[in-house]
This record gives sequence, structure tokens and C-alpha cells, in this order.
Amino acid sequence: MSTPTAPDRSKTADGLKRLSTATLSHLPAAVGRPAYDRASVTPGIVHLGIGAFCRAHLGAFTDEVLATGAKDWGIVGVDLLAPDMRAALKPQDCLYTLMSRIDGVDRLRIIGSFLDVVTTLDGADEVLALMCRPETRIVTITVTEKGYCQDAATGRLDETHAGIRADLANPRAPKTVPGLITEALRLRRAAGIAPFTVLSCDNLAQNGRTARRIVTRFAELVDADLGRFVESEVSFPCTMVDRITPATKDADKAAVVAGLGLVDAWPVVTEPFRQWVIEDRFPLGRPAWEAAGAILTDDVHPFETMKLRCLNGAHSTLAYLSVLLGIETVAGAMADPDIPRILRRLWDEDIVATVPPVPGTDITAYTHDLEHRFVNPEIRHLTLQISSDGSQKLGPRLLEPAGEIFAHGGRPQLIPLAVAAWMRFLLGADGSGRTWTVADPMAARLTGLAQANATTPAALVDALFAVREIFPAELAGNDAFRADVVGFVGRLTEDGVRKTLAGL
Ligand code: CS2
Repeated sequence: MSTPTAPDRSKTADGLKRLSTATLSHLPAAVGRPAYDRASVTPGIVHLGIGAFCRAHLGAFTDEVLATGAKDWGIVGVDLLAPDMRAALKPQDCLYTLMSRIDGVDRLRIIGSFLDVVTTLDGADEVLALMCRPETRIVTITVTEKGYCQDAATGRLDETHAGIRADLANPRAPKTVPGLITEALRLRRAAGIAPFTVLSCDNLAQNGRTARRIVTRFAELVDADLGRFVESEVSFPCTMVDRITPATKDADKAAVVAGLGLVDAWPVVTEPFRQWVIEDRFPLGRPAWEAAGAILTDDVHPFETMKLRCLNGAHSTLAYLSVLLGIETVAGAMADPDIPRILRRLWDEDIVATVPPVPGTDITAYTHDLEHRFVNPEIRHLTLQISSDGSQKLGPRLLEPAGEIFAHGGRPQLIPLAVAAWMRFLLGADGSGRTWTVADPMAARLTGLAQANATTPAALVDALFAVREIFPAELAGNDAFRADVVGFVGRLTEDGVRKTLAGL
């Protein structure tokens, strides 16, 4: 009779071992791995919002700095939405695979810069304690546009936001990002610990200034003196972040298992390209991210304007047109007979001229590089994913450049088409039985308005132009812009999307 043995929990149902510190030595030689002793690295950064993007970007840049011998800049990731990331990463010692794919070449690399993952789901105490450690010198953020709880048109804190109201009523147990940062700064101040630097890594225009405005206002509402302290003592550098990193799919996980011979519960698939431009204002120091290729500068603004308008503006335009046409991925859209031509016109006729000079960069060449990046078929970037949160994205990506074009005496040619496509997208159906989900913090209001006013193009446009959180009064009151958006809504509705695009 054999003696029962305890199951080997390091193995999965397929008999494959799990990625972890203990199994790093089992990896094929071609797989990159932390070139440093992780056990001797201590955390210096708390990262709020641990998703695919920050793991492909901040995680990778910081991993390379740790490999140069820096020991005190490990990262603790905070999952603000669900315990899923912690559940996936803790059993593998917070290691994960970054797989970059292009032109049939997959490069796999194990990232070691995240030392721990915690969640705020059971309360904020653990995260606040981490944020208050004197060793925590930077709090980085990737929570997407909506995580800032701002009025998208003005960039001010949305004081009617349900989460903000709850945090203001109970500021010692915060759940929102402004609430968490304010409470941590208050606790540090009370303990005589200098404030950390707050580093926004989200796609917002002037993301550092936005973060400063939001947190300062929240702090002021908690206590006027704390508001003054945040305004005068806390550094919020601006950044431009870039790396196309879709949500991980099951097929990606399978490709990673095949490449590792080990199981990674939540790898990240990304493109090889990456860019990070950072305003160099870190009173308590920072990792030498320039050692990994980041650009440290006094002025991020031109880089950020170029990226938000050229890359993200084109992404949003492509996404709304694609969802209407039933095209699932960005690469699929780039194989469409019409969409690449529309994007080229968007760049050439509208966007490029609104971008200020960017050091060392030819903006038109940058847009040609974007085409190449968008074409990459190995990155399955879903157009529906990019279509989300349009209420937060339209402003910095498309409406601000439209306003500037008018201010300089011009008239945007393709931006009205993108806005019209977003309005049709809000209907959630193409009229022939195909439907999709509109994901947006303002979804209920926007889809309600769209459906109630779908009677005529003018009614639809007027109802949505009246949403002041999205359309600034000046642009909404611009007759030429209104006429062009109404015209495109009419064509998309009457002629259909394909005929409208083909006729352009
Ligand atoms: C995309 C971005 O989802 C979106 O809205 O436009 O996530 C884009 O892929 C990144 O900003 C690329 O750096």
C-alpha cells in the first residue's frame, strides 16, 4: 500500500510548474530574467493601479534600473479594482512575463521589479501604511483618465462624483485615488515625514498638473491648511508614457506557457516600442530611469501633446469607426480599405499642425511610425477596449486640437467625423441587429441622451454638445463645428459608415 503524499502545489493541472523565484533556473536560456538579487531589493515606489500597461512600462524600465545595481527602488503594486492581480502574482513571487511581439519575433522577459501586490478592497490601512513609510519616495499612478475623478472639460475635481463624496465624508478610509493620496500625505505630514512625489503615468493632458489640481482641491476640502501644504510642498511631475499594451488574452497566456515551459497566471503582451518622458522634479530622489532610456526633461508638454493627439487621437478615431463597422482589432482596422486613409488625412490635415515642435522629432515621421505600430497583427488590441471612456478621452485627444484649429482661423476636416462616429457609437447598436457595450463612467447619461435624441442628426448633436463635462462651451457654440458634426452624423446614419468613408 502506498503512503499518500501531499499534492505538489507548485504544479498546475497540466503538470507544468508555476513561474516563481524557485523555478527561474528552469527557464530556457533565451528568456530574459532579473539580472540582480531580488532578495536584496527594497521598495521605494508604491504604484496605484496595477494593470497591464504599468507592468509593460514602469515595471520594465524600473527592472532595468535595478539591474544596474540600484537596490532601493523596488515597487509595491496596489490593485484598486479587484484582488485578481494579487491572487495571480503572489504565488509566483510577483514575477511576471513581458512578451513583446512584432514581425514574427517574440521576446520573453521575466520582470522582477514588483516586490509585492496589495489591494484596497478590504480597506485602505495596509496601503496607507506603505505610502507612509519614509522609504516610499514616489507614488506612481496608472488608473486611466477616469481614476482622477475630474470634470473632463475643465480638469477640475468633480465634487459631485459619488466616490469623492464618500471619501470626503470619510477621509480616513479613502477609496478613490485623490482620497488615498491626500490621506497618506496628511499622515506623513503629521509624522514629520517629507511628502512623496506623485507621478501620474496616465494619458491626460499635463497629467502632473491635473493630479496636482485634483489632489490639492480634495485636500483643501478636507482641511484648508492641508490643501495649502499639498500645493506648496508636493511635487507632481508631468510625464508622457507610451507603449501599446492590450489586456492579456487567453491565447497570450498559452503562447507564454509555450515559451517558458512554466505557467504564468497573468503575463503581459506588448509591442517592443516604448517611450517615457519625465519632468525631472523629484525632491526625494528617483531611480535613474534614464539608464533604461527614459528622457528626463524640463518640459514634457510638446512630447505629451504629440503622443495624445497623434497616437491616442488616431486610436479613438479608428476605434469608433471600427466598432461601427464591426472590425475587432486595430490591426484589422489598418487592413481596412478606408480607415488608414482617414487616419492619414486626420494627421495631415488636422492634428500635426497643432503639435508644438518636439525636440529631435519630425512629427510627420512620427505619424508614419504610428502606422507601422498600429499594423502589428501580433498585438490583438481590441477596438472595443479603446472605445471605452470616450467622455474622458475625446477632450485631450480630439476636441482640444479642434478648438486650437478654429482659434488659428482654420476648420478641422476629420475631427468632426471622429466625434460623429462616437455619437453613433453611443447608440450601442448598428440598426441591423449588431450591438455592443458602451463602457464609460458617464455611460448611462450619454447612452440615454443618444437614444432619446436619435430622431435627427441635429437633435443628437445638440443633446450631446450640451454635456458641458465633455464639450467646452466655446467649441459647442461654434456653428461650423456643429454643422460639420451634424453633417457627418447624417451621412453615417443615412449612407452607412462604409459609404461615408469610401466617399471621403
Ligand atoms: C489607447 C491607449 O486604450 C486607449 O485609449 O489609446 O491605451 C494607448 O494604447 C496607449 O496610450 C499607448 O501608449
